[in-house]
Amino acid sequence: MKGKNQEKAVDIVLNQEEQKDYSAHQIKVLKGLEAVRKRPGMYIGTQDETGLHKMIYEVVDNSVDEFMAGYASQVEVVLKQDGSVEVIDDGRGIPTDIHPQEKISTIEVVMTHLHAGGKFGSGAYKISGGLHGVGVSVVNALSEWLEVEVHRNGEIHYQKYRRGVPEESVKIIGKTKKTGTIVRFKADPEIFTTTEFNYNTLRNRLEEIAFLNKGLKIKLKDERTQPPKEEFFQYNGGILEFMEKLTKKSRMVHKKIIYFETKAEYEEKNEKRELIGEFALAYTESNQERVFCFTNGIDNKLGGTHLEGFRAALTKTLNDFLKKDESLKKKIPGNLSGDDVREGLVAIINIKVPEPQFNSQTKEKLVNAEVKGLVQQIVNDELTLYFEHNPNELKPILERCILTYRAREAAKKAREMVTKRKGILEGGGLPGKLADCSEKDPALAELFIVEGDSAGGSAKQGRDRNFQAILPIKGKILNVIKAKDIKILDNDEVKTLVTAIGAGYGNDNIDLNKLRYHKIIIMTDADVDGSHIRTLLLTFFFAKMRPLIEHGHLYIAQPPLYLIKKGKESYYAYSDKEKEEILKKFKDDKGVTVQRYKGLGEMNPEQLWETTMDPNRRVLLQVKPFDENSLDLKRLEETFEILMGDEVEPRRKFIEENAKYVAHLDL
Ligand code: 0RA
Repeated sequence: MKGKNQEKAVDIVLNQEEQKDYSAHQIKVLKGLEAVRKRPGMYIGTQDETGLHKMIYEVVDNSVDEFMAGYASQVEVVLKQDGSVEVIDDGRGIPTDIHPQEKISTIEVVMTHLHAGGKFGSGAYKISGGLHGVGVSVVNALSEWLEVEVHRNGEIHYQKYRRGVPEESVKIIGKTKKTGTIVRFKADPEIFTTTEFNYNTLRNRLEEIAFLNKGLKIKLKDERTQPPKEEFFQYNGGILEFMEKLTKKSRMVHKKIIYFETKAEYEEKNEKRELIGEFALAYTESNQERVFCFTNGIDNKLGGTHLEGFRAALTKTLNDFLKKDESLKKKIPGNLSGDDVREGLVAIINIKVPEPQFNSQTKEKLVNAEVKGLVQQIVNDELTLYFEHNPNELKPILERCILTYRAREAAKKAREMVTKRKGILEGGGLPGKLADCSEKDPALAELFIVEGDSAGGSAKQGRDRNFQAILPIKGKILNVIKAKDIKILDNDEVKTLVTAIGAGYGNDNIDLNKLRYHKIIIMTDADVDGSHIRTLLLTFFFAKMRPLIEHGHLYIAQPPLYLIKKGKESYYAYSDKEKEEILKKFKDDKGVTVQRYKGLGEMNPEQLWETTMDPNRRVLLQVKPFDENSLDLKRLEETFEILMGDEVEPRRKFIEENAKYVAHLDL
């Protein structure tokens, strides 16, 4: 494999003659290289910056495996001036013996065979590259050039490749007292859209690796800058230190971050296996939950079976302790739910298992079924032990969960109420009290809101049922300014009103297309109580049904105050002034009677029709929106206080003021 073929391995197409010159091993290598270089995305994800950085992580993973297996203590990543990278570890070094099947140095097999890594070191040695990434051979295939230097058995073994193809066989180039592997490579610009490594991206991932591998020393050196930049990461506290960083900005409700690390032995596929679990958790005042899950150093953004086990254990342990605490137990009727113990939780779950399985290529979710029970058991035991020894830490955590429980219950109740009310408003048909009209065109239909049942009776008899509907309401309706929506919607009168009108409830929710009557007419008695009720209704419409006012659908009926009779003639007077004027017209007072209408109920149906309801004779006042500068809802609220108070004079004044936002309109 020398000469012209070296430069562009992908393009090699071997004819039969040529094939004879290559061993089976070499053909396999070329086929593998071709596969990788034709579809780099299949192996490294993307060909952009993300994929480029994975090249480094892939090599580093192999070093981390050596650390996990107990042989390496440090990894060094050096960004070279020429754009290449050097990854140095002090592990055992790639095996240098002649590979039993391939009859060449194992180094060459590891560096050139796809997925060769996993085949080595049965049981005890698990290559995270095999689980995590794709193996160093892929990095090799996607590098313009790559060099490997292995220190093992006192010798330094060396081989160099171009786009994955060895330049020469593995050579011994010197003696050494150390062990370890050095991989140097230059990412291939034919493959990657960029070959420039980002210091910070690398830095952050390497720091994360250091957190996740307690004690491992990681050095990052950037020789591309003058002077070179260097950082060193080693966290003997592991994810506990990670948590300290995570919770720095939030306020914890207890004192210490809870941390434990354990192993669980189990059997899977007739094999003794071991799960290593490291957990850190804390409760903060934030209402968010932040849980980070890792399996063999891989970030599982969607969690998985380890997270399920952790959550189940947390919920159970906290409930068990709650049951034992007499004073706290009294605070809630039931058990804490999973949601209750999650609010404010910050946690890191870092597990290592021999054969992790993920839902997809992106490894966002761990799916190994056995992991759930194992993690649940570990966390149950460890948390119980911890809380038994740290009751002062437990208490504020339980209190925080109880708080969440209560808030959640309250919110749920509120939601249910609103849904229920909404259901009543939307689904329940028209209120029984409504005497509807036969007209179906809202533009032609009118709704009279009438106070009291007796007035309602007169109005029902006096109306033109073709287009006039009557809704009698009982006494004083709720002061909507002071009440919450839930209470307002619970009020029978409001419900009846909203349902009859049909356009929904709440200023933002009103749908005028559903409005059942384009004229909604408030018809109350001409006395103080009548004004009261009118004001309460106006308040309701202004506060909760404002679009109806803005679109001119709300009116106030004007029943007469007096009936003046002389002989066969009769006159209605709508005010005291009008009464005086009528009386002046008569030459003498003989036979003149003046009847004061105290309530609508005093009029017979015909009188009510001709004075107040007949469109040809009545006088309606159209309610107009407030003038922005004169009277806003706040002022209405203030005046409402006056109105509801005991003093008569301010009340009278208010009623007079009503007229200010009620404009006269003749029909
Ligand atoms: C195959 C087998 C063994 C180790 C490695 C590969 C290995 C690869 C890399 C890549 C960078 N650093 C590395 N360190 C080790 C097992 C070794 C044994 O069983 O002795």
